[in-house]
Amino acid sequence: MFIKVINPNTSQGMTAVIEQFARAVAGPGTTVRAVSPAMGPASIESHYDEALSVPGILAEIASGEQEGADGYVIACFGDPGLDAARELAHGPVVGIAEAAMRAASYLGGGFSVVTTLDRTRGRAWDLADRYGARRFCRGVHACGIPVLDLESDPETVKKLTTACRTAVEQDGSDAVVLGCAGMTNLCAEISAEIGVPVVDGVQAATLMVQSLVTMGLRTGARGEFAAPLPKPYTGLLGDFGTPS
Ligand code: 2AL
Repeated sequence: MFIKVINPNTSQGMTAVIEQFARAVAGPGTTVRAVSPAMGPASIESHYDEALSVPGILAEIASGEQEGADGYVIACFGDPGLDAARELAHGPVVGIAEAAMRAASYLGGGFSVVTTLDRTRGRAWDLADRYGARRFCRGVHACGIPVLDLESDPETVKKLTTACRTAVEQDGSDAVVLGCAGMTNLCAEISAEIGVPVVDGVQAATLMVQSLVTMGLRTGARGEFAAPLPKPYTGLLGDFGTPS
């Protein structure tokens, strides 16, 4: 089985870490490759960044179909382009917010999300609604670290651990969901430190794709998620259409 993990931002260092942690949980018969799109934002922490990350993601899905990918992970916590990716891919596509929120719902009565910047909290709430996880999501907190500083800020572990501990105490929650793919390498350490389960969406989504593929399950393509209708696209998006 071949799972293509798409880090929608163009930070290659983050993509390498994501690949390492996705591979660490994949089964022996599973090949995992993580990529960043050739075009897109360096990091995704606004609706603007998220919208402009989608063409690059869809280009990676299209090339993944040529490469024989059996399924895909969208490794950004806003789950950008998820529905569109499902229309293009023959196999399952899972977003890390979706996988992490669903996994956390198994772990107790409620979870807290800890994301990067305050401005990304709204999107996390929207996704909790969308995935039917609002009933479990007791709070969405920000650690105040921009995405690209997660790797370089020497205080990252300390700040993120403090934010996770505060979130659990304030919300009375049983688990924490990490709100950025760039936090995947810190999950085990934070969980050990605060003593509650901490869910990393990169690993949760990788295993969910592996499970769905193993069960022979894929996106239903009869209606809403059928392949997009052929039509021309113009300008910078010319390559995304079908010439008439
Ligand atoms: C993210 C993420 O997972 N990748 C990225 O570039 N931004 N999420 C976030 N909450 O900032």
